[in-house]
Amino acid sequence: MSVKIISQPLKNIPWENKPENCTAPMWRYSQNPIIKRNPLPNVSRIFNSAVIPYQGEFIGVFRGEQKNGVPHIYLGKSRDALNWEFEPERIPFKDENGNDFMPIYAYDPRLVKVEDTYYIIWCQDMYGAAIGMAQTKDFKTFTRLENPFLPYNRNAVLFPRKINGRYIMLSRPCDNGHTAFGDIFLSESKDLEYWGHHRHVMSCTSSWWESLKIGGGSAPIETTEGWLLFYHGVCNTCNGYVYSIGAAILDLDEPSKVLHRCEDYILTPEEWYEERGFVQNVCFPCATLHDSETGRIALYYGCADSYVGTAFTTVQEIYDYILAHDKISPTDTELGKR
Ligand code: BMA
Repeated sequence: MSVKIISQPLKNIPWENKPENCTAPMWRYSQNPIIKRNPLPNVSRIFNSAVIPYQGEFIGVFRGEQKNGVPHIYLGKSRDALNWEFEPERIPFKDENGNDFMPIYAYDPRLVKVEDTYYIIWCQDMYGAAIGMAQTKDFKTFTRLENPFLPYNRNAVLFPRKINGRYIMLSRPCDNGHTAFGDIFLSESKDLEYWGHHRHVMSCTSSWWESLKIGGGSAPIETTEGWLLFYHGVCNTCNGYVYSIGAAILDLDEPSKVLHRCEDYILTPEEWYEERGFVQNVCFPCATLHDSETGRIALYYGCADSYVGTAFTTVQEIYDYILAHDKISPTDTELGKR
């Protein structure tokens, strides 16, 4: 089956061809990690970050771990989406009246454009870990919106367009610690303020790499065969959690229904910058760039809570791989309403 990305073309997407000896469906950028340690005077590590095309170049929101250990979100700009320059100060979030309204901490930002507005979604404190959200049109003023969900929830991903007139957000309810459980759920909103119509999307499975918990990754990519979702899957070992990247295809009109789900991981910690760092063995997807003309996809993922990496695939290659390793359960395919 031939599959196509439904979105604007992106002629300047970063790209490297698949190495000849590579048998995996996704291959790492040869110059990874693209963001190294101590990227700013007061930031020791940037990881788990999201990028998007903007005015012919690229812009991104980056999780910067300050030297006091508190994470905040920093703005970055790039011509080629591989070499990044960062604003030295964290993003100055305001409330709707223009007053300063900074979260106590903020991490794992996602960046999604819906219609003419860019939305940043992240994890922050609301008397416990919860989801924070802001909007911008110009990347100069950033207005916080009401927090969409109650605590505890630290992993939310907005769809890049409304479905049946409603904004759609994936999230993963959790606890206030390192959360040894977790499924992906979906919520709808007409106005980005009141969220409801909650549906279960998918659970962890008996596949070892995603047996403990799963969580949304990059914003879903619209394709002719459904929404392509890269997500993270976690297993527990005697040396701690291991974060890998999985892939699934969700129904275009009812995305709480999983059409196809890859039993095998797409990417798992193997390189030094994924296996070794502040937290070992973490590949944490947060964004993609994609080109509808060539089908090329560049995935951005946090590496070992220390770096940002990029990996490449095409929509056809990943779709074929998902179908060749397709394993779905009734809790995947059902609407998820109980
Ligand atoms: C999760 C999140 C991520 C982090 C991962 C591994 O709970 O906090 O930000 O990358 O743990 O430490």
